[in-house]
Amino acid sequence: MILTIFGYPKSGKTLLFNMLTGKKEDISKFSTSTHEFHKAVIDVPDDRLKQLADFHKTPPVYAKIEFLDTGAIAFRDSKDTTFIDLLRRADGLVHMVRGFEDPELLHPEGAIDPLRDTRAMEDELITLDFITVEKRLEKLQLDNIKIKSKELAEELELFKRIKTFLEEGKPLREFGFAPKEELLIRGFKLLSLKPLLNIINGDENTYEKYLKLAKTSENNRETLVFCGKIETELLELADEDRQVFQEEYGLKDYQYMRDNFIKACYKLMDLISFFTVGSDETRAWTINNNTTAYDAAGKIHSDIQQGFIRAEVMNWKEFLEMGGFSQAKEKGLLRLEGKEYIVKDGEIVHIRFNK
Ligand SMILES: Nc1nc2c(ncn2[C@@H]2O[C@H](COP(=O)(O)OP(=O)(O)OP(=O)(O)O)[C@@H](O)[C@H]2O)c(=O)[nH]1
Ligand SMILES: [Mg+2]
Repeated sequence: MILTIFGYPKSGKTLLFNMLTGKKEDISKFSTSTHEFHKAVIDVPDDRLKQLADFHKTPPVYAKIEFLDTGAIAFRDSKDTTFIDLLRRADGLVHMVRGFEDPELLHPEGAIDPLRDTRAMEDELITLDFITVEKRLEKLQLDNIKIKSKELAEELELFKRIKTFLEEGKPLREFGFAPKEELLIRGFKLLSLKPLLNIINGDENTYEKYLKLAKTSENNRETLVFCGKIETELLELADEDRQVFQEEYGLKDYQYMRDNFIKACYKLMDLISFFTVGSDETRAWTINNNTTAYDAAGKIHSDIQQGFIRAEVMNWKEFLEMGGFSQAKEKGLLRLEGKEYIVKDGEIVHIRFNK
């Protein structure tokens, strides 16, 4: 899974990137925003996997997230498309919103105004999609004159509806595409269709205010509240000091981004994990909620999917309590499921397949 962090200059993008990946990229005040970007891959922490691996005595293989930290925003640079490519590659977008005051760090739009910025970035994504959709429409309209086909007419009609939707300033993730329509648009990597998480980065004086703002109907977007600089400082302290300083800042109930970010992304993107326990590794896999056993098998290997016979399924905790597959089988806790079975979060799935 790829997550791309973007946002106005000096909003705290690289600070978050460093925090989540353990990297030490330059976040000094006067570092210049460039077209350079940072990339890092991390393991998705999962205590369930650790317990399973310990029990099963094979090394844990965690699910992975690749983070891309963009430099300067360049929505309209036709020569260097690095920035837009980083957005297009993402499975999910993270918009870092400047919420802190610092007279030494000017905001390009002037005053600090998180709602203005979330709207502005959303508009940029919508505009880029509009350009993509218009191009496609032009081609479809030309083709439609030459060739008469039901498929073409349907696609043309869909793209016209998408264009109208975007003209109304609405992101495509709110469109509600039918599965058949999804197939038609899949290749275009539309940006306003991607899950988007906004993070307002402020400090101790704004935490409560932004928590309230995040919940207002005026915002109405997936939003987390962050105190980037303070959290970085707090994380450097020993546990016993941390609580004391948190209280001094008036942040007794502060929710640490480092601990909550990945959970929030899984929720936003409607992702879950399942596990496989094999002779060589104990492994976590990330899938969309509502994935069938057949598609989950495809995630592991296309051969396993093609030869799919049945899935042996059980909850990870029951697996530990029972002491393994064979004991669970004796107690009737190991379920045999078919291709259409919907895999649940935390299940161990063992696919039986024809080689
Ligand atoms: N006061 C305050 N300063 C912050 C906060 N978060 C980040 N900063 C400061 O803002 C500066 C820029 O942070 P970065 O993480 O480099 O921001 P960026 O968005 O990656 O910046 P560019 O890549 O240059 O666009 C650093 O000096 C940070 O210390 C915050 O929550 N409060
Ligand atoms: Mg940066």
